Amino acid sequence: MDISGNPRVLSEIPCELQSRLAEHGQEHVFRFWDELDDGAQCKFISQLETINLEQFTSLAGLSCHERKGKLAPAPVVQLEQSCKDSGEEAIRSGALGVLTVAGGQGTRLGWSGPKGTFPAAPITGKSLFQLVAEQIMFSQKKYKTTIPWYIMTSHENEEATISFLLDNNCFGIDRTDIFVFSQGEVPAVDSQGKMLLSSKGSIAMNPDGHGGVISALKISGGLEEMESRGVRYLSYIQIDNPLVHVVDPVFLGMHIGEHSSNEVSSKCVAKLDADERVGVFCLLQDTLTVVEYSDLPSDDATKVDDQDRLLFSAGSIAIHIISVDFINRVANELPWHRAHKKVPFILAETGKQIQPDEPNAFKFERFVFDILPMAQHSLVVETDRAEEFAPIKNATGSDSPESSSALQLERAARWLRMNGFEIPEHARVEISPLTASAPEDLAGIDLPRVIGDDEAMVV
Ligand code: UD2
Repeated sequence: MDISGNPRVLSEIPCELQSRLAEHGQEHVFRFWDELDDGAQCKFISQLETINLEQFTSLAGLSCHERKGKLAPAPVVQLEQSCKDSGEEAIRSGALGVLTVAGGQGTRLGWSGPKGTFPAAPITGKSLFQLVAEQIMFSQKKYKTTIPWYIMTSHENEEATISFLLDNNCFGIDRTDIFVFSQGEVPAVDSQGKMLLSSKGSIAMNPDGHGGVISALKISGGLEEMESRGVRYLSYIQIDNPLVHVVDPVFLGMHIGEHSSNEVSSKCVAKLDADERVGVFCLLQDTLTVVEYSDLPSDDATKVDDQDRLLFSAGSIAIHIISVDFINRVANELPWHRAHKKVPFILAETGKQIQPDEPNAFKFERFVFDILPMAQHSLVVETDRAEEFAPIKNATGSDSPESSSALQLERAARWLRMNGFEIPEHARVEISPLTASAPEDLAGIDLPRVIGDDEAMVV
């Protein structure tokens, strides 16, 4: 729009932009300029103006992220119940916020829409977003406090995410306690480092990875919002794990520590086998780091100790407590990773849309666990997989809705049995996050002591 409210009319390419793109070897993007109508030209210019060309040029020349040095297993500690009191005190004082990365679409799942809208609970079909929201509601009530929820979306799913939350009345959370912000995007490039066109008037962009959350929090004003509320610690979770303990006072208490706070604390589980697709906590020249499964040399991945246990077994389940001060300090420093992927594009010669069968382009992403080497104090805490990890990633097989449902049902039955209820092997029980966040919350609950085999019950 111009100042009088009329749409901006273009026919010439703005000179300054054209020369900046030429300077960075990207003037080919205007190949189809004359075929675009006014509206499309304006949209294209607006998109180009958002691209940080200096950053992009350094990325386009980036080689594969290389790790130099010898790897050793990371030290791991066990959950320490005695830390619960200090964690609870911090929650009560309003120092905890929840940070969820939810930029992904459910593509691998065959779900069209934000992954958080996927129906994940085994009996009620509550969505992944609802399961997190209800855990927050439960803890707010239990600790008589407010726990703000920061949700990172992507450009692709932000609108749909906000509509979903509003249509569902934010599942009971006060909407002023939810802060939705979008992650950044970067252009994909071909093997010559040239940006690809996704249409005649747009660049093929991709989200900057879940590590984009660190800079997006700063750019969006999220960090200031946290500071104004007195939020000092963030419970970082991915949206795809319905068993995650969104608010965990023991873990938070361990993060805060007796004498000085850690900057990042992380949960791990023992890997199921050498091939499990989770990153591994390692020491790289004495510095804590996560090596993604695809980057762990197979020699290391399969190494065992004298009791035949995997040496590199501390699998990352992407659950962390991160101190807000620390995010402020490292906001722009995360490294980039490059991945060779299939990216649909417009052929410069003909303007035809091409759907490649083989990887044709490089995408650039940041990973949140790359904050670990920058932390002066950090902690890796082992937890029980059956309690906290049942991700939904694939349509079938492992990490699918089916495998996750089975694990959710098993945990619910276990929690009830721990409280003296008889749950037959084939009964299906789901515990609402509004009822309990841990087995002890079920003490004294009024339920039939026995339910029939094959029966389903929502508690
Ligand atoms: C991630 C970890 C893996 C292990 C596993 C546990 C990486 C690279 N791998 O694997 O080591 O810990 O999780 O479940 O982290 N997301 C965004 N924006 C993006 C990309 C992802 O918000 O640009 C979110 C996505 O919505 C999801 C989460 O990040 O909640 C995980 O992303 P993923 O599916 O790319 O990572 P995955 O499952 O391969």
